[in-house]
Amino acid sequence: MGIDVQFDGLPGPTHNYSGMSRGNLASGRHAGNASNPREAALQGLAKMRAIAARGLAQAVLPPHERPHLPTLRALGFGGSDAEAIVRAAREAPALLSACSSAAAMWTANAATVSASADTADGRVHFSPANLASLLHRSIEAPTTTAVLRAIFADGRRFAVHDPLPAASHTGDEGAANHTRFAGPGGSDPGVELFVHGRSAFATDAPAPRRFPARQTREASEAIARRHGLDPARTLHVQQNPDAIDAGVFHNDVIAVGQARTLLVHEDAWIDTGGTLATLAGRVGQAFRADVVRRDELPVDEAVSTYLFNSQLLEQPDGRLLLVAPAEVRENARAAAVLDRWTAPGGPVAEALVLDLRQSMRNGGGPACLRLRVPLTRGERAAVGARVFIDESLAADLDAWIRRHYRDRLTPADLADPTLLDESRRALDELTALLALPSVYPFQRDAG
Ligand code: SUG
Repeated sequence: MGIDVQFDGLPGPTHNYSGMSRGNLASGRHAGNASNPREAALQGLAKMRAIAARGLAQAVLPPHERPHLPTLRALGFGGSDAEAIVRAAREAPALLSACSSAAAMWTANAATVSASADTADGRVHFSPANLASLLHRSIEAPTTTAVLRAIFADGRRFAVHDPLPAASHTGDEGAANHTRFAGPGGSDPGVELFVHGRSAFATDAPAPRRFPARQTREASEAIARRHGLDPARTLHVQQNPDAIDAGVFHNDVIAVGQARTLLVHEDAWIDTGGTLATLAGRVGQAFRADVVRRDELPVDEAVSTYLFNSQLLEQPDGRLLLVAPAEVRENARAAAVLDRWTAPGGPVAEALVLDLRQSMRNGGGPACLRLRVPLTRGERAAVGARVFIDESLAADLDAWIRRHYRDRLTPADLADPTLLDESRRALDELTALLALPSVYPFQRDAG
């Protein structure tokens, strides 16, 4: 029997609202507001605790080093670390914001993961996402790769690839555009669904007009190829360009699937009906799709509530749990869909509604905050780092957050060089706490 481990990203000490993600409506709406990094991290930790308390496998991925001095230096800001920050704040505050983002918390964009049951060489394959479409996110790839290689270090069981080339042709946003359908425990081969926003070379294919399509078909195909997936069990589907223009910048804003169940909006893909028929054929008889119609919930309300960005989790007894953001309860139509899903005979057994507002204001809901890693018991046992959440680790993280995080940060505060020292001190302590080797540039430079 296997297990799906939820690897949540912990929001970092520089969590702020800089409005950097065009096409992500929440990010634009909250630009310039003051954030509360401590509350963001505590909300994230509360989610991890709630899921672990239900007997589900929950783990944590650490925040990244921010502001990211190697990028500031590459952009021409020299001198001491403090001088580089002060000069960037004066001359190019948007670049300082990009180098200060805590966006690595949204680990659904950290990588695409294929279970060992699906790959040609029988290893778990990881492709860290290049996140090439946005500067502030593209910075994540090297540290994500280092962290994944540190945690999944056993080369006989795990393959952590390099990110795909960071060009617009191969823009890759990771697991937010990937869903695996598999039987109980995930030990049997699954069906892997890849969703892209555009094709880099098929220029006559439909494309959004207003907002960027971040994931390319070429990137998704390259990942399937290098993970050694069986083409007969792999599907590539294009997002509906109108949905992207309505704020669906990743597929996980409009669909969520787990085990053999899919919750999806009728406007999610170019051909939602045809895709469902193909999935039914490939996943088999147990496949169950619940399609929400636009007259039940219009796409813009799916986006503003993040109903589909809920986490769908298979509990130890096989019943499905939906972890939804509190915003769903504040919209009558979204709440009605949730009630329908959890009613007797509905696709979901139970809902857990959580306050994740700090992350939500940047367009990151429950599903954005986690990377699913399907592992066998043996693979799980091969992870040496102290990343699995139990009461003792949760208590340590709680105390660590309260010790190091500020409770208020505005984009203007990013000009303060002491934030760098605070952040590095915190992360240095965290790597020790999680039994990780040095994964940050500042640790390596110092060593
Ligand atoms: O890439 N927001 C992230 C949110 C990512 C959500 N992830 C998933 N859907 N899986 C993004 O748009 C906002 C940062 C800012 O504006 O300060 C940001 O990067």
